[in-house]
Amino acid sequence: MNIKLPALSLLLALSAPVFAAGTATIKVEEPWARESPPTVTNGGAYMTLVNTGKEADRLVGASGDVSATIELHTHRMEDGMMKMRPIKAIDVNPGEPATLKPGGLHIMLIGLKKPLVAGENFPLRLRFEKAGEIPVDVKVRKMGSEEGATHSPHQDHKAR
Ligand SMILES: [Cu+2]
Repeated sequence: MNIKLPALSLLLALSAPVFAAGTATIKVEEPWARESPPTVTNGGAYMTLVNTGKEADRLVGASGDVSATIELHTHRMEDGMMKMRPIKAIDVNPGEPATLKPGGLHIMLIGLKKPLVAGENFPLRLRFEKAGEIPVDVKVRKMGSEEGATHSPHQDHKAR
């Protein structure tokens, strides 16, 4: 007992600031994914990331049980074709919301463990460089309910 108590309070002292400091400065708006046909084993998760703090932050990864692998992707024009490419991080600067959407930045779900069904939700944990881990509930939407056919010629990042 005498030994355990100080050890426990030290642990709490170490872990508490991590939770207190981070989560308030990043707001995750409308996380969603498109329903997946049974034969499709990959999916994408989309959302808007808003930095309500004063410091720049970055989304550096995501994890969850929905698929075997989860990566951050962007679309780039290469040889006249739009191709998906893994990226290390997505910048989320104050006053510059990062929009993840079809045809642009997205969280790639590779090797879905089961089809994504419209109306259902699944949890994802987003990992930010400064804000730490933020859990989100991703809503699965019907195919075509979103601007799925929109082809955006814009670059992913605005010039600063
Ligand atoms: Cu992708």
